[in-house]
Amino acid sequence: MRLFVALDLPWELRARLAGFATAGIPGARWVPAENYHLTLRFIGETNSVQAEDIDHALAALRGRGFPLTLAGVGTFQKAGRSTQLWAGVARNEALERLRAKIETALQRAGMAGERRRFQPHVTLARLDAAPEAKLAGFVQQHNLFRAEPVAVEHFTLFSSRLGKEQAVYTAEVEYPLG
Ligand code: 2AM
Repeated sequence: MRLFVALDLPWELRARLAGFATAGIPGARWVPAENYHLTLRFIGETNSVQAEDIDHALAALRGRGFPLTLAGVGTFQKAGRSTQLWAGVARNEALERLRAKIETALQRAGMAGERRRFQPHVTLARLDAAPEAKLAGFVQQHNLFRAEPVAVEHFTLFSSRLGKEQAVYTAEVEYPLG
């Protein structure tokens, strides 16, 4: 199973994000609203024993709920090309703390440490040779985006199947935050 830990988002917020997908950017593959999420930790392929260890470790984690505000938009680049368009997250120490707790729990469950810096984001589109000028215009136009805060009351272990057009994400387990 290909697993990752993420926050799902309430429908009001998904609807707000889906509004971005109308912008005309050639080469953008917009993520469907049901797939929006904020990844806390990508795990990757696991066998059933590992998946069970991960579930136990995450279930033992104690964390508190917190408000989350999405703010700003931006792009990720690879080799000088934009690969992803995303909505960002307003500075959030509680989110960082939760991410750190999840990291510790997963390492206790035997996973290797995550080396990549945590850059919280919700991917809006994957980009295939999208014109950089159009992207820059989009980012400039929407940079002041700031959503209403939402209450984070759980985090979720998702499985991912790579579909033809879009990945199919399934919420396997929800872990409540107190
Ligand atoms: P992304 O949205 O920035 O691409 C499921 O694939 C989730 O895990 C996605 O949100 C993806 O982030 C994230 N992820 C992080 N590292 C990944 C990796 N090495 N391979 C695939 N997805 C990864």
